[in-house]
Formats: sequence, C-alpha cells, structure tokens
Amino acid sequence: MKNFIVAASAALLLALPASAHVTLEQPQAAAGQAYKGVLRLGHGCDGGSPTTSFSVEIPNGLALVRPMPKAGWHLSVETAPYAQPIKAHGKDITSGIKKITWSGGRVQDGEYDEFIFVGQLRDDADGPLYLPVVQTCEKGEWRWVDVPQAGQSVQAPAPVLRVAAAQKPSAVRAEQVWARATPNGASVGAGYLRVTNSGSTADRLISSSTDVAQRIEVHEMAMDNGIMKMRALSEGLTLQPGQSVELKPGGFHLMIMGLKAPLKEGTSFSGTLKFEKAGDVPVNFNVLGMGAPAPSGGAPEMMDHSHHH
Ligand SMILES: [Cu+2]
Repeated sequence: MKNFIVAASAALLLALPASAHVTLEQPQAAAGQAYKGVLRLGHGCDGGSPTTSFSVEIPNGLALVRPMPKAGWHLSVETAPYAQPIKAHGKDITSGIKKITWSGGRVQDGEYDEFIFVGQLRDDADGPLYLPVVQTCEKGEWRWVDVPQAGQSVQAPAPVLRVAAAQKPSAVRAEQVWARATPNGASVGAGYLRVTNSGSTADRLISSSTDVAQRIEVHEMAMDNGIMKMRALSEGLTLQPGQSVELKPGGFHLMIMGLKAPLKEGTSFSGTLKFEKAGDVPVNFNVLGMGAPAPSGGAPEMMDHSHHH
C-alpha cells in the first residue's frame, strides 16, 4: 500500500508541466554582472492550497543581494558573512543576504506571482548556481530544493542560474608563430612565437595544446654550469604588463610532446595558448625548415598571408 502511494504521488509530480515549477525568468547571466532575479510561482500546494510564504536561499556566487518588497507581504532576510569580500563603490563588503522570505500574503492556486531581488554575480561565479526555494501553503509546502545529478531528472528542482564566463578582451597577442619541421619518427617538436601582454596586469602562459600532439609544455633553455639544459617551466611563463617575450631557439620555447605525425615544412597546424587571465588564445603554427633560425621581421606573417591567398 505504501509503495502504491509513493508511485501515485511520483506520477502526479511528473505530470506537472515544467512551467509549474518555480523558475527564474532569466536563467542565464554573466559572471561579474548585475543580476535581477525574478522567481516565478506557478501553482499552490497539493489539493490547491494557496501559497502564504515564499523563501529563497542565495548561493555563494551571488552577492550584494537586495529583495524587492511586495505589497501585502512581510519581508524578512537573514544575513551571513561572505566567504570572500566583494567590492562595491570602492569599499569591501564582507557580509550580505543569504536568505529572503516573503510571508503573510496569499497566492491562490491557479494564480501566478513573482518574487524579485537584485544582486551581482561574483567575477569568479562558477555555475550552475542553485537557489533553493521553500513554498509554504495554508496546507502543506513545496520544497524546490532538488539539485539534479548528471542526466537525471528530479521531482522538485531548485531554480537554477547558469553562469556564462565573464567577457574580457584578451590582453595578450601572439605573433610570428612557427614550429620546426621534424624528421620522420620524431615524437617531439619545438614551437616558437612572440607573445605580448598589452594589459594592465601580469599574465602567465600556463600551457598550450594542439590536435597534432598529445601536449605542449613551456620550456626554457639555459646554461647550467657551462652546459645548455632544457627544463619545463612548471609555473608557466610570466608576462608583466607591456612586456613582450620572444620564444626562440636557444631560449624559451614550446615543447610539442607526443607528435602524432611529423611536422612537414611548408604546412601549418593550429593550437591554443592557455593564459592564466586572458584564457585561450588560438594560434596557427607555420612549419619552417629543420634548420630554420628565428624568423626576423615579418617573414612568417608574409608566409602566412601567402598560404591564405
Ligand atoms: Cu624543450
């Protein structure tokens, strides 16, 4: 009998249209941006009982939250210290609203209502952010708190806010990108380029990748007790604001490890440079002869153009 009741109520829940869940009108926002959260309430509780209280928990990725009062409802908030302070009007704000409750009002089943707040997504907000809601009715309550695991659906999903990465113009530029041709059977190649940081803060070339090899490491060639040695830069290559660094034979270079095929002179291949702050920067390596020195001036760019025309 108990099993029957569980099955019956599950079927009832699954029969609810998605629009009946509590959802955010704007389900996506960009990190670092202001956000207006409009929580939409679509129905009452079981048996058509009217809603009398609505509370929402604010996730860590959202800060500087202020609720909008509703006529006929009592508004209350709970605050808590932030894990990290956030700057507002030049000041560090160290705590904020973690929970908002609107109570004492009445939304009939079959009516629609909205509960609204404003806030700001943190720069490092990492989505999806879940905003658990408890909807209390004259009889019973809905707990919109379920967080779906991969590929599963849940009975009462928490409203979810998907976070897009902050839009930031890349402050680094890569030029004269080339690689040396490799002999048949070689598993390792070398790539070179000039990289410039035109931003106002330091950045780091952490690693790179390409489809033609397993991985790319940033290496340094340096004299060690009179012997030329190569080592991987485990911390990456730091670029100060305004600094331009040339990766060239005998110095810094990209070590292209685990080549899937030899790099043939006159061809080119694409790769991605990964910077700590600027993120991914796509590049195209021109493959020069095995004995090629560092290209001077705009030679590789001219080659690049000749490939395209
Ligand atoms: Cu190397």
